Amino acid sequence: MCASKSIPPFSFPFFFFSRLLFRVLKSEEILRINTPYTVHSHPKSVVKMTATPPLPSSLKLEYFDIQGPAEKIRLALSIGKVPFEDRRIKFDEWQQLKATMPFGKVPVLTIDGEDTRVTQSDALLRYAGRLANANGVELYPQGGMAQLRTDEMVSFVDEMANSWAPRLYVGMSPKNFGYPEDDSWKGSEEHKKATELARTRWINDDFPVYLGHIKKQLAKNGGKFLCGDQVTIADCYLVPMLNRLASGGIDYVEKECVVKHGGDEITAYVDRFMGIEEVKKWYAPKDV
Ligand SMILES: N[C@@H](CCC(=O)N[C@@H](CS)C(=O)NCC(=O)O)C(=O)O
Repeated sequence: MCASKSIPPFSFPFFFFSRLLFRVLKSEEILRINTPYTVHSHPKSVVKMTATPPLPSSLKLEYFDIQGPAEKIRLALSIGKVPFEDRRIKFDEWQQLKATMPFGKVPVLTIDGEDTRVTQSDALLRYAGRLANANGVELYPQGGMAQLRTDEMVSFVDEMANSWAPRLYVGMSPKNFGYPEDDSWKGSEEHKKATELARTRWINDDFPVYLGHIKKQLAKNGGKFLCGDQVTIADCYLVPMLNRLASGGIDYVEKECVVKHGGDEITAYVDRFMGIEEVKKWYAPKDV
């Protein structure tokens, strides 16, 4: 059947004028339609969520003066050469500030001023990755398998962090783990034993399994970084966690744990990340 027979007579002018209208709106930036992965936010945009957001005029990241869940965001912004204010909250300021935070916790990222404050370190890590992309440093590949694989590894590090967390916190807040409410129990020999057991079991039983998966992942992707030859947000998450475990600052966790259970491949991987110019700058002693 001839296609033209099914088109009513008014269709051609309608089609022509609608195309013309579309072009005018697009050229006036009233309609902003590009490929899904290069769409930028615009006040008049019909597409609200963007894969590569515009660089904000200001960024303030608030967290305590420790690495914690903020470090991955700080590293992603630093490697991506995205300027940000690194606001360190003192522990004695916290009780007053807590009530002012969106969910009573930190890290909090303030974007373009006080009206836009966003929480949740994983979400902020991804946002930092997209800002780095916008800056020309592809830290968080967008779309297709590359993004899926990066997300997979971010969630893998999440899983490892979530598995470790109770072993860390049992030492800090034993009552959250069913131990006596009485604060005098905290620090007792019994508490120390419980903490030691929980931590050493994780380091000896669980940690080697996670490191084994990481080694396989590195080998599969060419040996350099978790998702291939280029550093990604997944590495920004994993490396500070490994460094923290190997810091010697956690009771019952020996400094050598990463070398001992991870071997040369993991040591070389951490060194490679720590050797990135922007990472070296980030950890270089700062003038205060
Ligand atoms: N899911 C949140 C967790 C945030 C969180 O638990 N923050 C802790 C510090 S690591 C906090 O603010 N603690 C202080 C409090 O709860 O008063 C994220 O990943 O950002």
